[in-house]
Amino acid sequence: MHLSDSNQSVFVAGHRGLVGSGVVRALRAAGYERLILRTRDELDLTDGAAVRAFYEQEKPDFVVVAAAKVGGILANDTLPADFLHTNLEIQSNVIHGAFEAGVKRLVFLGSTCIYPKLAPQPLKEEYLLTGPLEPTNQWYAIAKIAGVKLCEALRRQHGVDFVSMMPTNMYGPGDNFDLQSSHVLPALIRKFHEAKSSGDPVTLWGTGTPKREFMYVDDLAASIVHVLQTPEDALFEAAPDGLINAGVGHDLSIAELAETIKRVVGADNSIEYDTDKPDGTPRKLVDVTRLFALGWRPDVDLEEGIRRTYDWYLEQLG
Ligand code: GFB
Repeated sequence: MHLSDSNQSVFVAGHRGLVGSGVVRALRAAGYERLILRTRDELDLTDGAAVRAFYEQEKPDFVVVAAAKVGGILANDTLPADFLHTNLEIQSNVIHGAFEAGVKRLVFLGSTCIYPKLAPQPLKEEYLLTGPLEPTNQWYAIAKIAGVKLCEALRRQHGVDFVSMMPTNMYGPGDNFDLQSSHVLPALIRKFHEAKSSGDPVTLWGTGTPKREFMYVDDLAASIVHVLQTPEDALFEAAPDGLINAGVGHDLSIAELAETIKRVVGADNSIEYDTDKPDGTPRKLVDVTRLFALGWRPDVDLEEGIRRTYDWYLEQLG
């Protein structure tokens, strides 16, 4: 069943994170006020008994699983057990609990890193599990694949309306700017901003040649709400296996991204490459045919999105 009535309730798991906070903004903007939100202190999603008790009490109509342990290439590569274990725990509690509670539709957020490292581009949903994963994020990817498959298994065995969306690399206000654990886009905003005053060269990780697709958080959030609102027939006609990529349809190299960020930040520094750091997967542009077939289109182009994210970063600095 799809989200249609503002009296229906939606549990956004992970509502304080980058994506979850965007989903809350998008739901409120669309007139949905019955949002069920829990901070980590109020509900530990790795605690199965607590999650079950929460579902028994709240009985949400819809669920968005935006809660996850996430990070950039280095965090993924250096904390493999945390990325695998924490994500398996969170998603099995939240997804299975939703099934037991009779949730009408659940949207689980996977990631494009679940596709094989060398899959043809653009990545179609059907390429899942057709080849080896990128080693730096295989732990996170395995957890996310398990979540996608749990939704598929529940749908197959019990006929529930649980689907998965695979967002490409996303960014926006509220992002993590810690240089060790962040993704590339916020890291480069910070590096260029700090280099503006020092005049030092900016050091990028890897070779600058990998290509990435970037989606502004409010665009991703709008696409998630769009999927929640899509009637069942249309949803499963576009995505018979319940998998839907979320992206903007084009990508650029890390070197090109750096030039764009440098321009937005107004920096003039030279760029160096630390090739001891990993490049990760060479490219992961998603095929957005399914999402676009549902009538959704992105709204915020990369330069505008970077500008908004930089403005937010400056506000945080005070
Ligand atoms: O965004 P990022 O950390 O994640 O890195 P992935 C993307 C590319 O940017 C890599 C390069 O080729 C990095 O080497 N890069 C250059 C930098 N300079 C920097 C920098 O200062 N910081 C960072 N972080 N990267 C993650 C996965 O992969 O993406 C996750 O590990 C998840 O599982 C997430 O899928 C969306 O795109 O390589």
